[in-house]
Amino acid sequence: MAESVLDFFERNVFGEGEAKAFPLLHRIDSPRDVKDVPFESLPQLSREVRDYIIQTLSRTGGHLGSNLGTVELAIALNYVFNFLNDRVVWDVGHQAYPHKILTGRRQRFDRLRQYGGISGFLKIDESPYDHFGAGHASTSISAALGMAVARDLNNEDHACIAVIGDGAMTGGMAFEALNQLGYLKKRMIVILNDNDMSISANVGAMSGYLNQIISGQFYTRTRERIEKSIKAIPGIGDSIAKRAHQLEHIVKTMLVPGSLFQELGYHYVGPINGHHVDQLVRVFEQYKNFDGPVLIHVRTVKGKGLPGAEEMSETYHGVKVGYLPKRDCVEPADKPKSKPSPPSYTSVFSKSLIQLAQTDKRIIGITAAMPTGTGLDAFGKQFPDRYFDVGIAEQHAVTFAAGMATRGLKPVAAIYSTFLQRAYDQVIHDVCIQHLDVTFCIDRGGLVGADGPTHHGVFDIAYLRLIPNMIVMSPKDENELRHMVATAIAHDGPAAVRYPRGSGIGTSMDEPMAHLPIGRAEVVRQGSDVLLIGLGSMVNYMLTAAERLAEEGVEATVINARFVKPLDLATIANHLPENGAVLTLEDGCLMGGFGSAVLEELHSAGYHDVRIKRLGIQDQFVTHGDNKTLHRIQRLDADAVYRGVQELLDLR
Ligand SMILES: Cc1ncc(C[n+]2csc(CCOP(=O)(O)OP(=O)(O)O)c2C)c(N)n1
Repeated sequence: MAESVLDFFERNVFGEGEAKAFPLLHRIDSPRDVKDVPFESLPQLSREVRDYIIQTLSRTGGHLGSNLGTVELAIALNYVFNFLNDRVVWDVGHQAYPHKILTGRRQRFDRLRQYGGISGFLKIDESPYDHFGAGHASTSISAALGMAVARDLNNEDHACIAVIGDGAMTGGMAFEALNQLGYLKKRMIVILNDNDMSISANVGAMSGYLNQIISGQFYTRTRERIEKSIKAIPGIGDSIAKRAHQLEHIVKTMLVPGSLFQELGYHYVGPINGHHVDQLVRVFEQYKNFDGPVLIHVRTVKGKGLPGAEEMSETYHGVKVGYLPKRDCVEPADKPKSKPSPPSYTSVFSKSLIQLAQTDKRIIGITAAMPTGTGLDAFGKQFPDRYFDVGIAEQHAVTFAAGMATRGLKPVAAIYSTFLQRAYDQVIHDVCIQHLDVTFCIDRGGLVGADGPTHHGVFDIAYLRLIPNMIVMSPKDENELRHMVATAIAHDGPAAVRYPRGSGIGTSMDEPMAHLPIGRAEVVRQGSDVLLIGLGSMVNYMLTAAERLAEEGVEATVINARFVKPLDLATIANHLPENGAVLTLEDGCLMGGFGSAVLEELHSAGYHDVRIKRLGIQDQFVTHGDNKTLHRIQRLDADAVYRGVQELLDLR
């Protein structure tokens, strides 16, 4: 009988079998060991690293496709450079698993993204080989350039390298940094890891340009265009064109691949095959000490080496535990027989928007490189002319939406909470000051689990509620999300709907979608001993806690705030218990957040006798791990509410 995946791993990957299954890799405990691998054995090491990732991720989940594409790159970099001295910045850091495995973290790799285990991204405090942490895209060239400038000012001597994907290259910051590096002409290497994919297919003119370089079309097309123009010159065009072979030489030198980068001041190298480790090593050796900016254009394949993953790279960008497909020796993990889960907030948002857009042609869907993550892909299929994927360009997405709003359209920018941080000035300066009708559908509000601090959406409530003209709301369940999407779009001005990652609670859906009264809360339970005010899905924890408290004779009123701004002070004030005990709960930062809003507004209105306990995210960056554990640690669950009330009422 074939053994299970987990048994297979225990035996072959993490147990005694490791030495046999990974004869080169199991000896690598630091980059020094990489340098000891014979040059001709580097392809074998690449196979082992790739296999190690494929098998480990079946237990941990994580960014699979991107990491299968960077195996040779990480090996060649660690083979040629000395990263105790040289500096490397991996953009986003989601593709740096091979780098982690080679830099002393192989033994801990099976705890990837788990609570207490290693991070799925690079972290400056996790290893001396992680020179710059990230999680958001397009920062690598700026950071590496900062390091290069520091090196020169400090009279040091080392390489500075940025590894950036073609997806991350669509971000404005990447261009800002390229611009400055081309001007400063610092000794620095930019490695463009070009796999023609972001999470979804890459978009934009730069992506088209890179493709032309790779296929040689840039040169051919431009030559054809020049030839056509010459022929069109009246009288002499044909005879000049006949002598075109002389011209061809001139044109060719002008149009070598990468001429755009050359014009910007870079020495362009490539495109080179990023899966030929020997070739990468030779190129890195050659340009290691090059005195000026070099752009090495490396062509890689997302999902390289895993059947199915290369063809379906979007599906395999990130995988869940147990993804591993059937193999000869490995049976797929037994799938737990679970009840079908309720629809995700993302899919409910997606369907609601499509429904609304069917009758309102002014509605436009905008995503910043996250069509599947935000659910806007379905909208794009239905309304291709009213759908825009702008690339990893949140700032542009917001101002682009603002421009549309000035002309009577109703743009909906669907952006994860954490990524909207990028566009904060645009939200204030381009949308809110001008009171423009842009709707923000903010997915992944709250803690997001395994991706950790760079991805938790915990600042949005605080950073949005202080902006004049902005309306901020959060639904207690997926049904209310539908009404809020409709309400925000109907509202003539800036409005944000913020909802969490994952499934709803399985509630029934009202039809049609209603327009909620702006700034009105909902009282979901009546009691006289304590007032619980929750925001968004946190209200459900409050209801559970209220049931438990009732069993002990404590009756709670529970208010679903719905709106952070405008806050329904009247409803809150009307339900204050005589003892003044109020508890708020939010899955966002406490400082300046929802509880603060309640506290401030009650105080300003003269309610100075209330005793408020606020539960939410403390003044710290929350680590990665499963959301249940993180919620428990941050005191964001029913148990925390129950205990909070006991503390508040001195019942303990
Ligand atoms: C500011 C920001 N927006 C969105 C994302 C989500 N995201 C993570 S990886 C990725 C695609 C990156 O593509 P690329 O740089 O080409 O790397 P690849 O995964 O293809 O190797 C996106 C959009 C992000 N990390 N940061």
